[in-house]
Amino acid sequence: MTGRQRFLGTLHRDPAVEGHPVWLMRQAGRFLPEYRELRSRHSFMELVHNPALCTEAALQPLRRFDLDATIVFSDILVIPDALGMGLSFTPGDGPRLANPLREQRQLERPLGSLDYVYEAVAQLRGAAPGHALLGFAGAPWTLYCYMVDGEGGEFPLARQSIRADELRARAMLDRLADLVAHHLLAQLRAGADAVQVFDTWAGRLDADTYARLVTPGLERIADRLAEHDTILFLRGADQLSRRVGKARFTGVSVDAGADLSAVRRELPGWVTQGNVASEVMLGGDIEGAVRGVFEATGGARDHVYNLGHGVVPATPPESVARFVNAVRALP
Ligand code: 1CP
Repeated sequence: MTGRQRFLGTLHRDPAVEGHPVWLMRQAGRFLPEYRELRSRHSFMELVHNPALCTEAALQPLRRFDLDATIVFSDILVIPDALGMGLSFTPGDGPRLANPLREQRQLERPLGSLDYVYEAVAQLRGAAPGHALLGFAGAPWTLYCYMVDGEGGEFPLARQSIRADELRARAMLDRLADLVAHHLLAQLRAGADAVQVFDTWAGRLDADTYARLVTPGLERIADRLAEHDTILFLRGADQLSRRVGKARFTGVSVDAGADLSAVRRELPGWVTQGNVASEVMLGGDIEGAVRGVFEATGGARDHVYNLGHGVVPATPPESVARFVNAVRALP
């Protein structure tokens, strides 16, 4: 059975699946010496705009580890960039948008081409035929955070503006939902098997505000993609899972702070993913953490093993090998 069959079979609850699927968010990136070598020759944006280099970055972890899935090498901020917000990455300082979101009409501009992402998906499809291929996008709220504040952090402007004028915020989040759905559908057409929507900053809003202003956009995305496999990464899922229950995603990916068995009770019918703390990979009990997820799910066959957030740059590659081996050793 290929990794692709194991991963997709799990999303579909196919009883013929052997073992448990495993991949890691940010499995391509700075924890790998070969990625750092690539980055010594190219800026991050050069990589993202070059499909051959994207393919190389995505293949690097597949050469080292027995992973079941691969995710296209790109970034959630390609959508603001295509809207003319002027994305740059300053070394050590993270992303920055030169023209942050101030007026709704900035979201009505014709979108610049994202064909370089779709070409990267198509190339990776050809290069990794045995792996499940994930496309992705930022969720409307997480995109709104970066777009309004223009950089990462506590997002004070985004949080203030969503409360100052709820109608206007809803309209902008709905428009972002349409752009996200469009970008995800194009990745699926280019060869992605499934897509993941990253709501990394979901936990920055209280649950009521989230349910009132953000969940409708998520429902809109899930409806547009109803025929496809979709995973919602919800950071802060412990308080939020019951607020997204009506959005018809295939699965939910939860952070390490979430009570996995509670989330599974609150979202019946959803496949789950994640929940292992990224910090465990820095010298912690990796095998015990994997075993803990197995026990929290009651050994369920509808869970995808992953971290609660991305692999951090200080992770020794050997830890990823141990994580994957621990999943392979599960009954
Ligand atoms: O310096 C470098 O080499 C760039 C580091 C880097 C990488 C490897 C960035 C900048 N983005 C990426 C690739 C990336 N980003 C992927 C594909 C690689 C993989 O997963 O294997 C994905 C899925 C993302 C998604 C992404 N970008 C998210 C959502 C997931 C998450 O980690 O929470 C977010 C919030 C971003 C924004 C972003 N891009 C890069 C950084 C450092 C950040 C976070 C900035 C911040 O903390 O606010």
